[in-house]
Amino acid sequence: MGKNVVVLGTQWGDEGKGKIVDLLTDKVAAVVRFQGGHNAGHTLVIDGKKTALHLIPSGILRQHVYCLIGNGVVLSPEALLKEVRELEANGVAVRDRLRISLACPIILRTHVRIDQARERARGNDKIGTTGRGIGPAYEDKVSRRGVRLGDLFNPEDFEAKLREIMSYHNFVLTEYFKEEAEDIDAALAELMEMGEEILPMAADVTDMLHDFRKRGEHILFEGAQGSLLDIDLGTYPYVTSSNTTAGGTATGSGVGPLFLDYVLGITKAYTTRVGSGPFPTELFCDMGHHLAVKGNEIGTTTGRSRRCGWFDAVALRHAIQINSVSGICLTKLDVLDGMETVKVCVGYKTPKGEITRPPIGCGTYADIEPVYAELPGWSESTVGLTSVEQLPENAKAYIRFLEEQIEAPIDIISTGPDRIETIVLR
Ligand code: 2SA
Ligand code: MG
Repeated sequence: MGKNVVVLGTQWGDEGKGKIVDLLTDKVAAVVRFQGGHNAGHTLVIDGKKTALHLIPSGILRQHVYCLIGNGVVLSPEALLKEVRELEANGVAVRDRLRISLACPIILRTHVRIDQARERARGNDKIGTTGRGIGPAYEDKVSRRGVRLGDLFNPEDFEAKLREIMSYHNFVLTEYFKEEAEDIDAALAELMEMGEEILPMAADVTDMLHDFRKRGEHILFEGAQGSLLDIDLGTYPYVTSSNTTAGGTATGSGVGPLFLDYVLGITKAYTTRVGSGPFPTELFCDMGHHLAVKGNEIGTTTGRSRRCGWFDAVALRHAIQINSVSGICLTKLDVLDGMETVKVCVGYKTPKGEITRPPIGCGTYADIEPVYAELPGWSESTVGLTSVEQLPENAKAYIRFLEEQIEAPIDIISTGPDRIETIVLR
């Protein structure tokens, strides 16, 4: 698979990235997150024990691995320390192996407040964000007024920057949203206190990554959310505020694109989405409910129910191109066990004719009707299978059909949440 592997979601998130990152981490020196923040929800199951991670890379349960948070991640100090403490309470030593980029923008409590106030104001048109302050924190980064982790090393400078940005936030909260202002002194004191605990873990992550690279050690880049939630290439405006696609790996970590050897696209055998926005294959019938229940489709971070539908090959073709996907890992195939027929969306019917690539943004989705291919299902269970020969013939045919449709090889099949429930094909 090559030395430096990017693992990312090819749909709208929740494809099962956490498990695969954990699995592949066996072979790497470091795992790095390069975008998003604690809006992510990556679930690992090892020996039946479940661990949900939001901000800390999914390599943390492997003792020899460095877990790095790259400059492209927006950092909530509270969420970070909460997760560190929870892991420590479960006997996982974190602080020696966790390093956070000095360039990470800090998520402030006013970012959270603005995120939530904005969603309330949008009413039915809300994005359906996780309410974690992700969007507003990225806005401040791009507008060059944000505070970054490294700023905490210079308290006077930090205080000046914080007062300026929070005064601006308070203006927005009170004047525009007609809400209470946030106490800047309290926020400052809290951040300085948390900073003391976090700064020993702060580092030049880009430099560390290049040291690993020069020593010939392998690095795993862990994407969060999914490709169709990409700020530039997703179903805008129903997207997250970062580049979730492969290009974000380079800018969010400082490791140039030619150092990346393989892009593994994690793809669920059907489709889910949490939050608002276009979803052509969404099922509102019993089948949608069946997928949600059998697939346990509940948001790891917010506990929201995920919307469910058939596999969308149109969306996947787009995701494969924009990420330069080398190979696919197909997850949750077992959720389709026991169905008489399974459907795959192979095109979109529009008033102007059929299209095989998705429209830009979310503009014309309202007029789209999916065109389905129907395949025979399989009655046997695929749960926990570890070799391709064990798969029912119709499941194999489904996989072959997907490969043809999406124009990419399926290299790994995940047959359950545990590390060992995996079929490696190539
Ligand atoms: P935000 O909070 O600004 O990033 O929200 C913008 C959109 O991005 C979606 N989003 C996600 N979609 C799937 N999974 C995510 N992580 C959690 C999980 C989500 C949860 O693993 O289940 O628990 O609800 C994630 N994070 C952001 C979000 O739904 C908006 O559509
Ligand atoms: Mg998730």
